[in-house]
Amino acid sequence: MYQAEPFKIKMVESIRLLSKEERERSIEKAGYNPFLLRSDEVYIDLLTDSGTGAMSDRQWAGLMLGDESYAGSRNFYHLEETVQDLTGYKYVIPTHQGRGAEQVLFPLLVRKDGQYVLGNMHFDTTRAHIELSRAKAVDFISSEALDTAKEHPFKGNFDLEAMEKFIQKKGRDAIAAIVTTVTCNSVGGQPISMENIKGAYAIGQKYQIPVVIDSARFAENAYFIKQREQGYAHKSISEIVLEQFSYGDAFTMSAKKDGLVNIGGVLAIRENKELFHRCQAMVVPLEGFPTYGGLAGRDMEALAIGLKEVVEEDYLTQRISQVGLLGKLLQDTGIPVQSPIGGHAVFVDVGRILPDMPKSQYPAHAFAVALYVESGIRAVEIGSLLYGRDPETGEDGLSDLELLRLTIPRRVYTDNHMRYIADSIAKVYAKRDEVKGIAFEYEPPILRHFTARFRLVD
Ligand code: P61
Repeated sequence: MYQAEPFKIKMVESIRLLSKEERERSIEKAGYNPFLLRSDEVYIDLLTDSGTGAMSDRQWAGLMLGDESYAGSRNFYHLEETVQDLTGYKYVIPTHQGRGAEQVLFPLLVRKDGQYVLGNMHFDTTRAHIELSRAKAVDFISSEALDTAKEHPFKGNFDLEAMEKFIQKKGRDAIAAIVTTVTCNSVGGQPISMENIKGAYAIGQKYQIPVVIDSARFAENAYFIKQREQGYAHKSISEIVLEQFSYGDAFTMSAKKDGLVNIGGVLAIRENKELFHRCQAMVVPLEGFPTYGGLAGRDMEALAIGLKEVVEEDYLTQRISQVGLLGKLLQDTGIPVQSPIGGHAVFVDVGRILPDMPKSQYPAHAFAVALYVESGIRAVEIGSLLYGRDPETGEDGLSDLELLRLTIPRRVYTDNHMRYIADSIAKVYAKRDEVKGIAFEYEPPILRHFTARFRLVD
């Protein structure tokens, strides 16, 4: 269903498209790495949906109600009550962003070195915090997710059978936690069904393994459940959200996505008071006093308001259909994308557009460079460059998929911007034989995609 924006715009921020010569100079200066461009050199920024959304007038008004007391800020109590009502979790700790919650929780869940943390597909910061806690992250994503052409309503689902077999093989003592990521970012913002979320929790209960919900995009996931899963069409988003969270023991949340704020996060524990006390003790040295956890009072107020706005169905209908519109425009031009279209981004399958380009020339990154030069649009590679080398053999080009993520900030761009993006991708697609591969000039040892520099190769 098509719906126009359920908001009107009362403040605008100018953006400017540089000339083609300027764009060529900018990307060369940035070492052919879009992460190293200055934002003023970018016309439409699709690098991430994290912290890039627009706040509402009510949220901006909330900033003025900030109570900046070190302890016991009234905004904390507003946030606490909002999170309790939304999720049914008793214990709420604010953090500066999602990874702030992860750095507190994971070391407390891992009881001994080498334990496993099982997930549908861990996001990279979650994986990093699991590994920093000396555990190993293992993914059990359903096989449908890796075939971008295959339509499936819930491509973010766990392969529950494979996960349970793994637990039986290794023994429950070898498992520290199960992480359910809603929606599943790494395979295209794909939703996970309520049945599957419930199934993962049942396995956790059966083997007494705690289940953590990585809930950055919890409202978008609930919207897809309402649209696609039998028995949910007549439920409100808030009811679905509450049920979703009931299948977890704790959650981490990057509030920079569905919290509709530019900075913020939450760590919450459903009812385990002992775990809560341990988290509360660790949040002090890592993030801050438990009633602010790295946020200003005004940030907590804006977040409390954002969490109420994000479950409004009009908001979600427009949000998901805007991303869907971009996906459809691309599909209509014959451009291969992860299908069906996910919640926060369209993932272009560049592996299928440039099948002859070696993976070691990072086709999706090469496409991103060509797209910037063509249009001033900044997108991000999710493929072999992001994946990194095998730490033991040094082998490169290892990702199953070479994707280009067009990530849509919330309430920022109009449908006309979507049309410009689709036209620009179509132009690069039409000239795909001219897209040049890339090679490293400088390759950082870890998280190389952020700061690497490249040259073009023929
Ligand atoms: C993103 F290039 N995501 O998608 P924090 N869980 C999940 C996330 O998607 C997520 C976090 C936890 C980002 C930002 C980002 O290498 C990168 O609030 C499902 O960012 O700490 C973040 O939440 C972490 C982009 C993060 C990156 C790391 O764009």
